[in-house]
Amino acid sequence: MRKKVTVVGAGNVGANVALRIADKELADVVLVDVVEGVPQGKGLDLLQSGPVEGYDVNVTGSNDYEPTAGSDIVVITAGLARKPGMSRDDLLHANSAIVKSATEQAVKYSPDCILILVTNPLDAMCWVAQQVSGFPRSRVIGMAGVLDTARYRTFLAMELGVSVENITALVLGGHGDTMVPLVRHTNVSGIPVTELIPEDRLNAIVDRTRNGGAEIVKFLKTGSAYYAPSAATVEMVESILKDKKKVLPCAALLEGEYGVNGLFVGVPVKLGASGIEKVYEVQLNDAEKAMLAHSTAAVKELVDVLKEKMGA
Ligand code: TXD
Repeated sequence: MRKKVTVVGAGNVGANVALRIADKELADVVLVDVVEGVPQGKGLDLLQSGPVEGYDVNVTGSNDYEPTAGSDIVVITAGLARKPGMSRDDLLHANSAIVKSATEQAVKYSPDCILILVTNPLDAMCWVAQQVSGFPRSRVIGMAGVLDTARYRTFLAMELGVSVENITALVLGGHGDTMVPLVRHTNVSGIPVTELIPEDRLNAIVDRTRNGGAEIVKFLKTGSAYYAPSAATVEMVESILKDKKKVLPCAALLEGEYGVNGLFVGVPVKLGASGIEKVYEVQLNDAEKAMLAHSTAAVKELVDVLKEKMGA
């Protein structure tokens, strides 16, 4: 039987996640959105690409969750973008309400699914989904690190004029400008990148990576990136559905690793059929530890705002 993936939010990221899953013939896809007609229309349009592209998966759209029943994976991209006059906390509350209701509905119909969160603020939304679902940490995973690392690898490959495939790198921490690209753990086919790129250029690349999302928003003006984010999400989906056991940087619920308990932070994990099958604890030096602590504090700040609201 074919695998089944639900994508909640049929916007820019969601529709492209559906497209990439279909293109790779990974699973049947159900798109869910609150806007009437949009998931149905995009679903049918994607289905009709099948004869040309040569895929036989089914793609459908819906405004409710019944057709999502029995999904192996539910990807949540539903959310609002920040509008003028909206504070960061306003967005936090608006998107946490959306993620809460999406998670409740999705797990009602797919109690054994693996949840992949995409909605921002990412690490806080993972926390909401985990609280609402009560799932073990193996089944609630946030997408951010694969994207951040892809941006970092792109810039390094551009700098060196080499294949992006030869760059191996790791970005830790929360998704945002406090992320921690680990220069010491970055290499080009085994050659430490610090031997190939001078420190000032490396620092500039790390900075550009930290602002990678904002750089694209500045160009697009009316939205944020979606091609690379959807590619990153589908790399995670594929590793799970094919039980590839790729080691990828993802937001995971830490249970003592890196000295953190009860927060989602980007760390390297093994992704296989059961979801997160292992969390890797990388040895960090003092400077890296300080950057990660700073990043974790930023995630904690948002989660504390949510906890306060829930307690009120
Ligand atoms: O690295 C990452 N994690 C990210 C995160 C990379 C890129 C985008 N990132 C975040 O994903 C972004 O900040 C947003 O929070 C989400 C979705 O981004 P996208 O670019 O796809 O936004 P769109 O195009 O506005 O799509 C959002 C859709 C839109 O169709 C809404 O109608 C729908 O979400 N929506 C809902 N769907 C279902 N259920 C509810 N309640 C709902 N509310 C809105």
